[in-house]
Amino acid sequence: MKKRRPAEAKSKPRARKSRPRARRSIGARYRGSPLPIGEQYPLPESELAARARAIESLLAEKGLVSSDMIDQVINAYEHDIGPMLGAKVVARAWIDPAFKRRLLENATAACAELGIGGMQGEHMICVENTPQVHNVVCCTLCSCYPWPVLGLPPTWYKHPQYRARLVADPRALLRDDFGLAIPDDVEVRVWDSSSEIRYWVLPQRPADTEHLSERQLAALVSRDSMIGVDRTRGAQARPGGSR
Ligand SMILES: [Co+2]
Repeated sequence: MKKRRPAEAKSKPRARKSRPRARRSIGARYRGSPLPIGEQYPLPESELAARARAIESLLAEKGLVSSDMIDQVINAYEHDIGPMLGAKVVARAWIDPAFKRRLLENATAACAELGIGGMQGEHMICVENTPQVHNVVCCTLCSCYPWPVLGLPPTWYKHPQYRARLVADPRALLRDDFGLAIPDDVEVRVWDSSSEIRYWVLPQRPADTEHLSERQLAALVSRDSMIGVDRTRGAQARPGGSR
């Protein structure tokens, strides 16, 4: 618990020089998710693919990985591990107050109760959204992310712009890039994940969902709401989010 350090960015960003700032919105056009990365930070997909291939063949050549192993990992993260697991945990927490307490106390242990856990999730902390507090997660250093509950991070999560701007002015980033306006009377807390501690968000349960089953509730929980760049909005939520 001692390690929790919310960073509320209260001060406005310093006045910029008169040169108009290019509008570089991460997701405005997509409202709530992905990054038009190719458009604004051109790094051709082919270049990334070539780099990945080069690294893969080097690792294989040195006998550090086999292509079977890589296929298995890809397969696991494409089919078995992803935000649907985090959504399952959230839905359980919504219906079971004792489980929710355990989740907020020790997310790794609580997830293990549901058979969820594994690499990059050895020390997870789940932070709760309330009517007074909105939490949002990043990794300012690189892209640390709770894989067992959310799968692999979306492209924009790894982007320097997201990482830098979220800590500098979280309200502006959420508003401009994700279309998420946080009311002034709601505190915004930014959590900086690291390779040691990985944060994720327990979103608020949407209103009028008392009649839903645990499974139906889980279907309302989006990946983005567990990162904190979106709210869970009842039927409007897109399970799993998009890339
Ligand atoms: Co990182």
